[in-house]
Amino acid sequence: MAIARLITKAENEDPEATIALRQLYPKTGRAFLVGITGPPGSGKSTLTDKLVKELRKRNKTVGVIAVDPSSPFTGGAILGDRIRMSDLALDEGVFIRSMGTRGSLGGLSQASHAAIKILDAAGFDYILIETVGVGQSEIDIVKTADTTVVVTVPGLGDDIQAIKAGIMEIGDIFVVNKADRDGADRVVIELSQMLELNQNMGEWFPPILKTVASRNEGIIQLVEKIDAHKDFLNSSGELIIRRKERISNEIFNLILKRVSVEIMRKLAEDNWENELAEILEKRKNPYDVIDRVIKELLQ
Ligand SMILES: Nc1nc2c(ncn2[C@@H]2O[C@H](COP(=O)(O)OP(=O)(O)O)[C@@H](O)[C@H]2O)c(=O)[nH]1
Ligand SMILES: [Mg+2]
Repeated sequence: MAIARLITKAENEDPEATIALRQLYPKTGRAFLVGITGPPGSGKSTLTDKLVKELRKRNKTVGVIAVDPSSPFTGGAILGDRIRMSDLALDEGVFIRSMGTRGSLGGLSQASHAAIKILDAAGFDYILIETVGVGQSEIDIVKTADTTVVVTVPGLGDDIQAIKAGIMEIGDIFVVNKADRDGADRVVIELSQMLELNQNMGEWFPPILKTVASRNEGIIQLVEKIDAHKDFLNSSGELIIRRKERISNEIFNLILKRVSVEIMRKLAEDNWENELAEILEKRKNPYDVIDRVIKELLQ
């Protein structure tokens, strides 16, 4: 209840959430963050549900954040997630939260970051973050994970090109779900060809797994690969590098947001409406105004 309430406060940008996060921050960093991304309908929620169950068998506690801003429009995907995961609802070692019904995308990613920290501080061993891998904002959210699982399915056709462009680089593990359908092996081959072309490959070569999430097939192997990647991140020092980059980005974005709010406030207080009129009448130009505003701010 406390976790749920605090996440809601973070979603509503309630100042109490910031006060709590300040206190919780020293307790974060123990959870392992797994991002699960891929096109709508590829089986991410089903896979997440099965992953949670497998991790629970291993006595690990799990927090789940399902970020799907498209859900309110596609009609009921969030509800679907809730129903599918409802048998986990009574388990004390599991916390599931869907996000994406309110706020702008910027606000959503900020609230998701807060929710991740809250679950981390609450002591969950693993935090699974399910996002639709389409928009930049969702990619930003999933980038905050320690391990990113990119889910695809047979029969997407040209969509595999979209995956290549957008989220190929961020995948640490690739899953071809719905392997009960025709064409799964071809997708595996295509993915491995794309991965071989990737020049920026480090010491970790992303494995490609076939799963049938709806029948719980391939889930143990997936958990094993996640743990193998976790071990790799720890032993190579990559975990610290990733987390440093993540917190750096997060701080930068929060500063930008705060500063832009301050700028809007300042402009509103200043003679802004008159100044805009003068710009429209060509008595002033935008560039001088920009220079002046920045100069004033930096003072
Ligand atoms: N045939 C088949 N269907 C699956 C599999 N995994 C999930 N599904 C179904 O695909 C649909 C979409 O799954 P869902 O987990 O909601 O996808 P999400 O939008 O990526 O979260 C549901 O009807 C699932 O039951 C699978 O491995 N094989
Ligand atoms: Mg889903």
